[in-house]
Amino acid sequence: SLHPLQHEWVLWYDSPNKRINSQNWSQNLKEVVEISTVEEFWGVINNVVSAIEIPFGANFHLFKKGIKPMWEDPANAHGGKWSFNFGRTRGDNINEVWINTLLGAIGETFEDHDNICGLVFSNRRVMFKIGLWVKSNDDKVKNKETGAHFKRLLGLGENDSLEYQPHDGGHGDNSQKLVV
Ligand code: M7G
Repeated sequence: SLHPLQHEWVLWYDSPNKRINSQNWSQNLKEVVEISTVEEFWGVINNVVSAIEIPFGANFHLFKKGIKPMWEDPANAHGGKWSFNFGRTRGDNINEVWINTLLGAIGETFEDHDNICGLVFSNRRVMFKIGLWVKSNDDKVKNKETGAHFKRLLGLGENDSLEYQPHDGGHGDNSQKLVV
C-alpha cells in the first residue's frame, strides 16, 4: 500500500534561456510531476535527472501544491528565502544534500511547517545553490529556527553562514536580513 504525504507537492523545472528577464522568466517554468506519496517521491528521485546533471542556469523547485515557485504567488509575495551557495569544490555530494533537504520538507520536520513554501536547487557555473522559501518573516524568532533547521539539513557547520533575504529586498530594512 502507498504512504500518503501530509501535503501534496509539485516538482517544477526551469531551463536556462539567453534572454531571461523578470517579464519572460515564468515562460520557462514547467510543471514536471505531482508528488503525493512516499513511493512517488522515490520514483521521482530515481527516474528524473539528478540535480547535479541539470544545465548551468537551470533550477529544480519542489513546492507545496497550490504555490507556484515565483515571487508573484500570494504565498511567496510577503516572504523570502534562506539560501546557501556551495562552491563547486564542495559539490561532490550535492545530490545527497538536496535529497536530504527534500526529505526534511516532505517529512514536515520543520517546527513551523505551515510557513514553508518550497525548495529550490540551482546549478550555476561557479556554484550550486539551495534555497528554502518561506511565506512570512513577521516572526523573526520562528524564522531563525527555520533557518537553523535548514542549515542542519544542508549539513553546514559553524563556519558557514546561511542568509535570509526577503523577496522584495526588504526596502532597505536590514533587520529583515537574518543570518544563522
Ligand atoms: P535567480 O534564479 O533567482 O538568480 O533569478 P540567479 O540566476 O542569479 O542565480 C534570475 C532571474 O530570473 C531574475 O533576475 C529574474 O529576472 C528571474 N526570476 C527568478 N525568479 C525566482 C523569478 C520570479 O519568481 N519571478 C519573476 N518574475 N522572475 C524571476
